[in-house]
Amino acid sequence: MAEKKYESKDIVVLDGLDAVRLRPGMYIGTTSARGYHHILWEIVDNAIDEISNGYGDTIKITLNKDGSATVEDNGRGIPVDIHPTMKKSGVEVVYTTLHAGGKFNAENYKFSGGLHGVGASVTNALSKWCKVTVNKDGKQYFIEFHSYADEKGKVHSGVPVAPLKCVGESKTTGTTVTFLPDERVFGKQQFSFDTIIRRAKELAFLNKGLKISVESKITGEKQDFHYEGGISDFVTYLVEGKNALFKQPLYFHAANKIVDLEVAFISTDSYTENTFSYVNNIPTTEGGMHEIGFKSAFTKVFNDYARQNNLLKEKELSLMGEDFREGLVTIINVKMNNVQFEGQTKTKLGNPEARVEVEALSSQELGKLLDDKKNSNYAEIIIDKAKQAAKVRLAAKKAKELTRAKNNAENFNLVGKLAASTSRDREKSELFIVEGDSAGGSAKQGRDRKYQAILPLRGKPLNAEKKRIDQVLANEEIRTIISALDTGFGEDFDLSSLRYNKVIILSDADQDGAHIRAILLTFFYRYMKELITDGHVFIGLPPLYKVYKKDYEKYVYSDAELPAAVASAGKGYMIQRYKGLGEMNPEQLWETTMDPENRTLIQVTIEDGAVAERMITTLMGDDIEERKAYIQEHANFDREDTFMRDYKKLDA
Ligand code: 0RA
Repeated sequence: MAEKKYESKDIVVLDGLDAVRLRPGMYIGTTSARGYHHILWEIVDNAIDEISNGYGDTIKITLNKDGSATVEDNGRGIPVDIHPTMKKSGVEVVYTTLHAGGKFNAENYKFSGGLHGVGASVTNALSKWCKVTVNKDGKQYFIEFHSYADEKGKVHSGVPVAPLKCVGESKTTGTTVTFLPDERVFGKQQFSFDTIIRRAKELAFLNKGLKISVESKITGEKQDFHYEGGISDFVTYLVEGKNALFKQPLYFHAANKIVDLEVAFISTDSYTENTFSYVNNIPTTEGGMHEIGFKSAFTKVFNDYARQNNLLKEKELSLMGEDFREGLVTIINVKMNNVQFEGQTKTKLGNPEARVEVEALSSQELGKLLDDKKNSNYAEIIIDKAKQAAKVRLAAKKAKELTRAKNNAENFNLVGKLAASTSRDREKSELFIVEGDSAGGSAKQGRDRKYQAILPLRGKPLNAEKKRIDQVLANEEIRTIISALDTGFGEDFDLSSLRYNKVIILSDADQDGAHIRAILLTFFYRYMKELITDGHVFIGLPPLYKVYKKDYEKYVYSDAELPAAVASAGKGYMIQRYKGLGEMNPEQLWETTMDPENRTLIQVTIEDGAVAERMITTLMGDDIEERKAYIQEHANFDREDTFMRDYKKLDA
């Protein structure tokens, strides 16, 4: 048999954009709803870069009836002249060359951010078509790209239909991009107005003065965001529903060659600390060097102030960072180049220089704020609160030691409540936290004993939002959970000793059930955050109805699915509505809700700490009126609910 010759012509050369289409995941992570919106944010990022460098102030996002999206800015307009080496217009280069993005070079942009930094060409590559209009130098220019399949069925991505051409005159400047995400990449999907306004609002807070509007031509909804106070307004928004201890957030802005830094913070009477940091408009949920730098400066500046003003006596120990940050709500907004992200979810800033520079700028600026006479009572409030916190910290330490001793003594008791699983295989092990003794009983009987442990909860656990740590620990339900998980909590939390890979909350599909779920998630969020960020927390989804007749039985998990189930049952069916888990017998509970083969779990994620934080404050905080309004607006008891930012639906 003749050897087949392998020649140069046989080497597959992938055009840049075709490579994107072949492996979209490599460029945008996923082609799910998240990726679908990602290609919109790439375009918005470019517009924000232009504006944050001082050109223009307005971005309009429009969701069009045909499913496409338009992003319009009033910046300088993308360059239209012919690129000297590429021999194409600047616009064409930007939309057809990977990584050319809107970033250009350092002379044009001081700090170019970008959520993801893969550039507008990726959006073009993954769109069915993409149209760009540039207004500049008194003229209007237009270019269109499309993705099409040739005779052989090969798809060519983001190809210009014709070169950029001048189509008329214009008195304005700016760039308008309209694109339709390609169904061949994403399947049938739509833009979500809610997702987009959530992020648009955050971007408006982070970019002071930016006017950003979002309009849906499909539903007619429209929202505008514009905050002259920027991150100070963000802090004010976050503490609505909490009791702030001063009238307005303290704020500073400073920059050097390496970082541009702004910080806003306010003290509240709550017991928890909330720091939200961003780098180039990206939430750094896991923190990193910039946060560490700011926190060191904060602790040092306030300790020094306390000593100098005799608020801390010579013989008193210095206060700790956590003492100063109790009840503090802080936004740290950093812009810098060459960012390196690390951590589990790549949301932790790794650049060591960020720590040094942020600490230096923060020390200097916090010093100035405290020297300002009109802020002197703020310093006293913070220091006073920190001294209180230090006292509680010492008391809590004692309480913890007591709890440990008590837990050992009580372990006998707990074993009685917790139906442990027999396997030691952590990967496969699951803990069900079940609302109520009767459902707990069914779950114990129906479960897979090898891998599934059951912890029934009597009554409501304590709302961790409203209590100090020593009070939280006094609650038996909470102690039981802590000892079942075996991870410790708070500062001592250690994920590596977690006994169960999945922690599944099973509560009724009613208001009480939602409340219990909220309380448990609040506790995890406050004291075991990694349990959530590392993806171990799930909500179990029990059925709402059973549609049945002789020889037919179907469980229905949402109101939306009910008509279809009824239709397929045909004449003579009956509907049973499940009001609570307790109404199911052990076999039914297993079959519908616990069996890994059949069940649906919703994974709890916190994509954006600031939003989750505000939801928790609202739902679990003191302001009852606001809470009611919030629940009416958001809590949708038709399942895909409810209160943390994003439940990712999983078929587990
Ligand atoms: C680099 C240089 C110039 C404009 C832009 C980038 C630009 C890019 C994008 C992307 C979306 N909107 C944009 N607006 C502007 C201008 C160079 C000049 O004419 O001085």
